[in-house]
Amino acid sequence: MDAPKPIRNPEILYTKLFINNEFVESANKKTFPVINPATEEVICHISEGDKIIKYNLRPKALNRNIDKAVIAARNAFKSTAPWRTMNASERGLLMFKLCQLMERDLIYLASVDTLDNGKPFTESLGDIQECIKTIRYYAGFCDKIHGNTIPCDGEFLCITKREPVGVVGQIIPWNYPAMMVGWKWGPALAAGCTIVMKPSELTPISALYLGALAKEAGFPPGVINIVPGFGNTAGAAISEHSNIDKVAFTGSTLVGHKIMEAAGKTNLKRVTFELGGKSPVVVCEDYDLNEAAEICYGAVFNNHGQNCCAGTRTFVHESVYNDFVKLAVKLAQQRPVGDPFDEATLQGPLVSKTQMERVLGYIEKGIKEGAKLECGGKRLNSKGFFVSPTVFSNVTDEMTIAKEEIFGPVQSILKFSTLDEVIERSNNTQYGLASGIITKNLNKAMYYADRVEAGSVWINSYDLCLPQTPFGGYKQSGQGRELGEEGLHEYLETKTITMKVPSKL
Ligand code: TXE
Repeated sequence: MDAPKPIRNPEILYTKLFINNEFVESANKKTFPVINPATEEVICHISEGDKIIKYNLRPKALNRNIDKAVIAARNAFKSTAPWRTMNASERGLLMFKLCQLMERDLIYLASVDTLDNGKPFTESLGDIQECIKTIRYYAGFCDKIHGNTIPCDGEFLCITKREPVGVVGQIIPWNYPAMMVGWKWGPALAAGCTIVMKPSELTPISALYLGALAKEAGFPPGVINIVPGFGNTAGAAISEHSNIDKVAFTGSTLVGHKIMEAAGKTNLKRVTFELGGKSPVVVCEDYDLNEAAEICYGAVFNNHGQNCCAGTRTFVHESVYNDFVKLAVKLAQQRPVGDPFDEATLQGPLVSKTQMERVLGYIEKGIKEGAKLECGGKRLNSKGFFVSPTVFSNVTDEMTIAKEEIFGPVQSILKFSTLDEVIERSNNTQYGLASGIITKNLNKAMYYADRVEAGSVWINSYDLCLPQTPFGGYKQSGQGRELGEEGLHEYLETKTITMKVPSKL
């Protein structure tokens, strides 16, 4: 079968805030432009959920847009509201219906993700399919969320119920625009929560379209609300809001700190975070080197390196180091960079000028601090935010490129001698999201897996995030888990009901 063809100029149908199943203007009528990172042209203008200062009424900053969305979500969460009184299995049916509609509009959704994010269309297709799979996985859970009957002391019967946390704020980044919606909506809807989502200001288009599909699927008004806007205004308003019960955030560790602080200063809302990483991939000398180089290449360059799990510290055993570097350079040099709508392209532009400049800045630092630039390292084209696939060898642990998250197509190759040494060096970071080891020796693989401080360990593979398996970070890479049954539990409270009984058996 021929590969599906993208829509190069998809019509942008929804540009306003989605509140109570309606598209509405922002309270202050402000909009912001969304840029195509491949051409630097404006795609459309999106209504901005901004913070409004009303000096004469109250000296405090109000956020009418977020407030409006929170009120809608709160009303939809009332115990008498349709969302709360419908059968759990019906919630699941609505989610299945949403998935069907996403399948119907797969090409459109993938096209808009490519348009504002710059990722190759084939990758966007994969993202939408992942999003569908995740929502389907959670749809099946709706009527299987069980509590327990507990044999407690005394003449009592004790049962537990799992209840939705309530109104959840969900703040997502730009690197997987639609897929992040699936990761966030799936467990929240299955649990029975209502949602106020803020997509990234760089990539809000697919999320708004998904709002329209949710309405078409039949979700009651207020269950899903989407307020695009900037982080320090709309995002901050969500994290500070006292009528939001939980915030789920994916983004930088820096912003994770701010959200935690805002939650602490306001209503102690629950928080779950999926933050940055500096993930190690260890190549042992016993493995086929070509295959190992391919795995490491995918680990770092997929999604242009704009991936929280990116395997950005490639640790290679000293006995095969030089040969490995040659293979890595060859792969990077062959990587087709260009128009993300072109079928042959594996790497499009980075998402924004800021991101491109950040990545080029790291490359400069790498050179200055003494790493050997083997290939790439430059901006490509004068239009669009393209950066050539870059490989550094002779990288050492104290260099900035080995310590900080670059979030771009930059591979740093480091040398190691023993497994215990590489375990210590793998763990010598504030992050702990992902890791990998490539070896034929299962004992070695498990020795490493048991000792590495990371939420995911991939053996002879990399970056398999599946709807069924929990995902999240140790240390400053996160808080809580997404995906799998654990991801669902993050949206549930446990209620203990204890009843006096006349006698107990
Ligand atoms: O992230 P931000 P940026 C990392 C990566 C990247 C760096 C900066 O290293 O180079 O972060 O990217 C919202 N209160 N990751 O600046 O700012 C923002 O509007 C509440 C890792 O784009 O964290 C957007 O919706 N929200 C990562 C979201 O947070 C705020 C994915 C992410 O933006 C806010 C993206 C605030 N004060 C970047 N400030 C991953 N873990 O996958 C911003 N936001």
